[in-house]
Amino acid sequence: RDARMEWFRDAHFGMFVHWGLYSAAEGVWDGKNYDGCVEWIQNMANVPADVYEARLKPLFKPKKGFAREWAKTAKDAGCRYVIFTSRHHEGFALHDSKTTTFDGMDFTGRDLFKEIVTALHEQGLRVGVYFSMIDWHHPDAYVEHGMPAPAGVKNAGRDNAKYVKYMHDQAEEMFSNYGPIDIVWWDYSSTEIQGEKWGARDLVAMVKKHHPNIIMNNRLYAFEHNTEYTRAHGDLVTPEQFIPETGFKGMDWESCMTLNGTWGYSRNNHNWHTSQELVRNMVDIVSKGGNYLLNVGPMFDGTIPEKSVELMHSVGNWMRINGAS
Ligand code: FUL
Repeated sequence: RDARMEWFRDAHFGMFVHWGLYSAAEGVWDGKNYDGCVEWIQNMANVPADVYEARLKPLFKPKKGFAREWAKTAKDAGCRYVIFTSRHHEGFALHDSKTTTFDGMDFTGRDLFKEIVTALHEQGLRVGVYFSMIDWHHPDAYVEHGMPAPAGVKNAGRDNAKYVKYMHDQAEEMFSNYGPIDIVWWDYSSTEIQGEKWGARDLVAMVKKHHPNIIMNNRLYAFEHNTEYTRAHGDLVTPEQFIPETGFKGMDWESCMTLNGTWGYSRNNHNWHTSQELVRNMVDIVSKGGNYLLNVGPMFDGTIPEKSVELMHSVGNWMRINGAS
C-alpha cells in the first residue's frame, strides 16, 4: 500500500533467529527433556527467575564471529532480512543496557546486539528486532498471560507502570543506538494484557521517531491476526506455524515457521522438515502474497546447527535455480 512496504513485499524470504539464555538450556532441565517450544523452558520447568539466571549464566558463551556466521547463512540462503530475538520472554536483553545487569554486556562483556546488527548490515541484509513485552525476570512485570507463569508467580502486588517504564527504556536503547532497523516484531499481547497496558502508543511513537519507515507487526495489540482491530494496529499480521488458506486480502503478512517444531535450540529434537516441504511452503506462501520467515535456533555459543544451515541453503539453492533470488 505504500512505498515503505515495498522492500518487504519484494523480499519473500527472511531468517528468524531465536537465541538467548534458553539456548544454553538446550531443551533439558534437571535431566528432564522438554518438547515443543523450548525457549519456554523457564515456564515449562517452573523455574524461579533467580535460579534460571544463575544456572544459565555460565553456560551462555557466544563464540567470536558468531554473528557473521548468521549473516552469511542468511545471505547464502537468499534471505533479504533477518529478525532476531533481542529479548525473549525470559527478559534477557542482548544489548548493553543501563537499565539492568540481566543483559549481554554484563553476562559476556560484549554488546551482542551490536555484533548482530553490524554483521547483518555488512551483508546488506535488512534488520528486524523481535522484542518481547512479556518478561519473566523483572519483579514488576505482569506475568499472567493466559499461560501459567514460571514458578507460580502472580500479577498481584506487581507495579506494572514501573515495569512498563523499564521495558520502554530498554526498547529506546535498542532503537536509538544501533543505526538503521527495518522491522520491529513485538511479542505478544493476549486478552489479559494488550495495547495501552504495554504503553503501546508511546512505545510506537518512540520507535517511529528513531525509524520513521520501520515496519511493525501487530502483536503489541493482539495475538489474533486478521481482525479489524489488529489490522488497524500494525503493518503486518504474523500467522505462526501455518499458511493461511487464501492469504490475507489487503494486508501484508508473514508466516513464521520452524525447521523442527521448536524456535529455541533443543539438543534432543531431530524432527527436521525436509527441503521438499520447505520449498513447497515457500511457493505456497509467496503465491499468496506473503513472506516466509524461517527460523533457526543457534546453540549456547551462537553456532547454528549444521542441519539448519543445510536446510536454509536448500531453499536458497532452489531459489537460485529458479531465478527467484
Ligand atoms: C510466540 C512466542 O511465545 C514463541 O516463543 C515464539 O517466539 C513465537 C515466534 O512467538 O508468541
